[in-house]
Amino acid sequence: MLSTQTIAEHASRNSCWIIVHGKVYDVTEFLDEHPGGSKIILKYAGRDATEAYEPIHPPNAIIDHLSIEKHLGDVDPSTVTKVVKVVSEAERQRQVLIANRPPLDEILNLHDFEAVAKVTLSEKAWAYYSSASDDEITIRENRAAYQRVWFRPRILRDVTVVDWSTTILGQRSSLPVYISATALGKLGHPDGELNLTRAAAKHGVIQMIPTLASCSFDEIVDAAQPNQPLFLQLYVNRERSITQRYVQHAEKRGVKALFITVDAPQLGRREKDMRMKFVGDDAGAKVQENMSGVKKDEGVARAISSFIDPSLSWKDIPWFQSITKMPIILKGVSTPEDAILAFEAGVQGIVLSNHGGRQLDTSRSGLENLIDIVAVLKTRGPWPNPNFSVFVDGGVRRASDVLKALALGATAVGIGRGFLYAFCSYGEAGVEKAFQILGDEFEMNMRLLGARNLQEVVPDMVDASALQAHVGATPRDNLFDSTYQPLRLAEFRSA
Ligand code: PPY
Repeated sequence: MLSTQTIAEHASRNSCWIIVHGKVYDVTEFLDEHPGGSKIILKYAGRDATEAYEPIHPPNAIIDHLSIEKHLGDVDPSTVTKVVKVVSEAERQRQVLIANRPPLDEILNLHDFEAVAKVTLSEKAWAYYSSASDDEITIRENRAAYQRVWFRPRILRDVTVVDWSTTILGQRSSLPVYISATALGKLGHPDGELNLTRAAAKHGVIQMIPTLASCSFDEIVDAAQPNQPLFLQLYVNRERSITQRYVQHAEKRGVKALFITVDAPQLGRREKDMRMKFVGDDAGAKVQENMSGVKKDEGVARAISSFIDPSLSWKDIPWFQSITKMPIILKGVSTPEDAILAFEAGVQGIVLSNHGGRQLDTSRSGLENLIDIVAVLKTRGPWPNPNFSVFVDGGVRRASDVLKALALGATAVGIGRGFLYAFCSYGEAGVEKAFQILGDEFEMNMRLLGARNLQEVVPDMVDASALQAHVGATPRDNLFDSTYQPLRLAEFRSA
């Protein structure tokens, strides 16, 4: 066992030990390989890094990454002095706000969760989750696009019984909606992604597990009920053997579909997130500014993205098909050209997504792209095509949004942030409430639309003539506007 005094002697770039979950690790040689850069590790050199480590890494990441001789053993608990943590004023206020958050039964829609999350999340978490790239135009367009589509409801159809359940990639789902992948769930809630898994089990909704979840893949699968369908979102590693092991492990554990992210060869610049580098806890970044490995312009996301392979190409698709029998879906398609390439490559579907506005800013919305893409897919076979699914995500907050996408040809729709914000302030119960709200909205909207089931939600029920016009009035989105946070001015350092 190692005493904290001995560990504290290894607090430099030449010899750097850290404590995570009561175990001591020698990370000296790992410093420059750390996807998040060396600076953040050096900040905790010679001491306990668990608190900073936890939200960003699955529990076993350090164990898996460091060779066994770098695992130095346990900390001698008799040498650990209990430090009384000094809680900052901002954190204290935040705790008060969390304790006084509106009761769940006052939450009426998914925007409400977002408004509560905005004030109860740490600045860093809000910045990471809510940020989008550059001028954040696409993230706004994702909402605005839905408001350029108008309903053409049918009447007198006996809508006593309405059913909005469906099948997604062969799996039953109580909603025509799946939980899209969002990373780093523990930044927002101590149980992270498990909130989604548990709520999804109770409501028959499908969760897409993110590669960059805070909980490990196995923790999530272990938390699921037997036969609970799960999908997996994949960032492809530069080291393909790692990806192969991950995908094959997922298949063995019963994951039902593989969503390969194809719109992030490099991470977009999310400036709200990048600015977090300089505030709060990490203002400790003032330490040793010229240290190598310090990339000053990165936020949480960019810092951990270096493992993603930018060389990924169409040539890799047959390789994926050779290593798994899971259906493969390309997540992040925007054009008919690529939709056709995907179709011809023999994958089982595509997600029309701009990554929640976090990648190429001023990209069009998935909803708008749906029109051209469905038109071209119709020329290539039966429609809807049982062997080729077309999903849409981005900006979906209402069942009415989902119904518009389905009317225009989507198989189902992904919601990421909407469910993420639900668990940030209310845990698993928040996610359950979000499902229930959507269910209520489906019931009402389908009755008002004159559709008794999702097959009856047809193109004639929407007027999308304004969707592809980028000029013209869009109704003001007050709910969204009140949670949107304009980019802040760069902060001046104190003299
Ligand atoms: C995102 O933040 O948009 C992600 O998809 C997750 C992520 C997080 C960190 C690095 C790369 C991707």
